[in-house]
Amino acid sequence: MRTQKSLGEFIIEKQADFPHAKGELSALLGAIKLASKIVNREINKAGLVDITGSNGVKNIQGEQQQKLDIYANDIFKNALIARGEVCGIASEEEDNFVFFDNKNSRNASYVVLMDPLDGSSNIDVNVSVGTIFSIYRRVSPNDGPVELDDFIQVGRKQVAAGYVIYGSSTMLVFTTGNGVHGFTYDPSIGMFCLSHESLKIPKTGKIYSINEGNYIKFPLGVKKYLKYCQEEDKTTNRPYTSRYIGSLVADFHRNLLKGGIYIYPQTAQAPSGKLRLLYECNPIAFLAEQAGALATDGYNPILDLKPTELHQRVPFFTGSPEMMETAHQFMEKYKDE
Ligand code: P6P
Repeated sequence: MRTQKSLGEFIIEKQADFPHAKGELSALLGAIKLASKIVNREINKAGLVDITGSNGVKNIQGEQQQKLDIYANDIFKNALIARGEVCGIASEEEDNFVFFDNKNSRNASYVVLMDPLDGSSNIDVNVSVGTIFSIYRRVSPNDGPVELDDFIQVGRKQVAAGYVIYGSSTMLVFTTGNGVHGFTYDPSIGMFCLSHESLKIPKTGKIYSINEGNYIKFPLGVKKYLKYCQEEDKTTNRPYTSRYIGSLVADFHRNLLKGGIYIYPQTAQAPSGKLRLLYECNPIAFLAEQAGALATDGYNPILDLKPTELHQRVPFFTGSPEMMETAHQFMEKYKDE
């Protein structure tokens, strides 16, 4: 009989491996677990209740907010406030950062940045979506309000990051800087159980993941790399296979398990690409590097980029190191064309 190991038991067992996972971080991950169970429940019945579709409001990104986007944002925000370990959050669904100015939270040591429901436009068509979160220690004094500097920290300063993927099963995948570990939700006991300990991405793969509908707008280096992926060459296992779900968490999770590369590049119209640095690319990049993958803007590691604003976008390349190396060669070769 396989014994189920919960996230809480795993952290206690590996206490020495989690330099930041004193009580507060464990409690913080507990809040994320609780919120993801609630969001999971709503997603699983989305087709039956009036909670899909848009709410008629656009977020600061100018994107149509989905009802579940807002629902998920509020569930995670309230779960984090209730635990008292977090003094503030930044979210794709909040125009500005939010200070938890109550006696329970205002002096707490951590801030959380999140995309509460990434890929939410897929919900109506029953395609996997995800929650992405990134955790930092605050840099402002604990006896004052949170400040922008607490949130625009360089990615290497993250103390933890992870995602929840609401797919054929619901999984929580996280790192605190000591490997990447996956926990699968067992609804029969209401627990996330260890299912993928110490995940490592295959060094290479056969899957490339990009929205080829934007092909004519891609930089020449990306176009040349896509041609390379599609050429016949048995020695390098090409042509590769194109897989694009349109949900970063799902595309990244598949590549993490099978090997592959995901690219959301810049275009002439969107010179910084589409994905947000702080609450999409930095957390995924932390996980990627911890799992032996690479994550760059096409040239430089994402985790070394110094953020300047909450919702800034950045071109995003992430995946198996050998595939990333080849993509970088094309990006460098055609950098100025
Ligand atoms: P496009 C979802 O909106 C998202 O932020 C990522 O999850 C996903 O990979 C990408 O955007 C999809 O964007 O332009 O290809 O629809």
